[in-house]
Amino acid sequence: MDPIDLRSDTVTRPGPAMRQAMASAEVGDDVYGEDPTVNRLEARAATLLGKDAALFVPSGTMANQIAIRALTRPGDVLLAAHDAHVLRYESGAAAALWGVQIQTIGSNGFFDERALRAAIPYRDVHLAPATVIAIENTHNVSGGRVWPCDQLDAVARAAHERGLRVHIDGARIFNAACAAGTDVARIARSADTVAFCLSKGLGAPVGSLVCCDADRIGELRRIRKMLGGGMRQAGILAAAGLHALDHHVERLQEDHDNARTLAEGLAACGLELPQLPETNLVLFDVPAGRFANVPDAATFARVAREHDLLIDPIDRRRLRAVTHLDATAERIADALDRVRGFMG
Ligand code: TLP
Repeated sequence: MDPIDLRSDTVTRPGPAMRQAMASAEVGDDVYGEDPTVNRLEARAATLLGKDAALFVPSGTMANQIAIRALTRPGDVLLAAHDAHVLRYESGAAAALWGVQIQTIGSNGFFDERALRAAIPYRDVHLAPATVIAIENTHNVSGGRVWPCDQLDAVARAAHERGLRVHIDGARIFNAACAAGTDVARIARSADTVAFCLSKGLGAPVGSLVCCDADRIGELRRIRKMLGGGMRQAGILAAAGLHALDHHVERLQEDHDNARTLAEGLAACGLELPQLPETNLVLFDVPAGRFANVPDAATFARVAREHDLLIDPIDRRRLRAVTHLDATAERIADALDRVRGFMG
């Protein structure tokens, strides 16, 4: 059977047109700022996000960490949701690299301005100062949920009033914009820095951008170099990113529609959905004691793999399936047939 990989939207492979764009990219040495394709991508990203400048980096993790370094000093507190990517899935980078402590806030990825005000430590010599908040949009662990723009703006305003900076981890910000019926600049409007990934729903093989104001970009560039993220003829990768922005943004609604179909199909098989998907991430739970052959999430993943269907568990009962460019409506229908086959 042909494998169907729904572990993440990071698994997409560049198709022939994207590879053609990469092969014919004009390149130069980007550490000297001389790669014309990287320069074009950075200018394009800055315009799209409504910021002055952007920096091309290898990964979303590096994008977030560069922003965190630029917005903090060692000993500072960063406020983020308890299951934020910057806290749970970046190998402890903020603490290990920058001496930044993360204090959690809100529940299920979201918080409002009241919770933010309450979480900011008062100024006292004993207390570490909170200097930045990170907002993840869409929020991964909650199942790709979207921050309402007004809530995001209100939280950012409250942060700025208290002298905190705002970073948006917008790894999937184009999915957020598509679901909210708005553009990414609207979402990014109140952020000091915003990171987004080309290598997820947009289908590029590598790359993320950090966007910011003109006075910050030099510092971001220096931190990228410090991390070893200065690449040379990176235009080959940037060309894939430009191709993705040209051809893979408009189609994101398809991924969201496929996620909805997948969620409904899984529910019809007796799996439990904490909510219907808003974007391209589908969370579902294996109910306790219902299926003798599939008692928990790990077993579901193992049995699915035996049927060439790849879906990762995220805890004992819960799994996450992700729709993407290479998971067409037909492949999602096929995935559901496979689940029906082994769930009986
Ligand atoms: N998320 C990956 C895994 O790391 C969990 C995935 O499969 O979803 N911010 C957010 C919100 C992310 O979801 C991710 C990747 C990143 C940052 C980091 O991007 P990369 O993988 O490019 O470092």
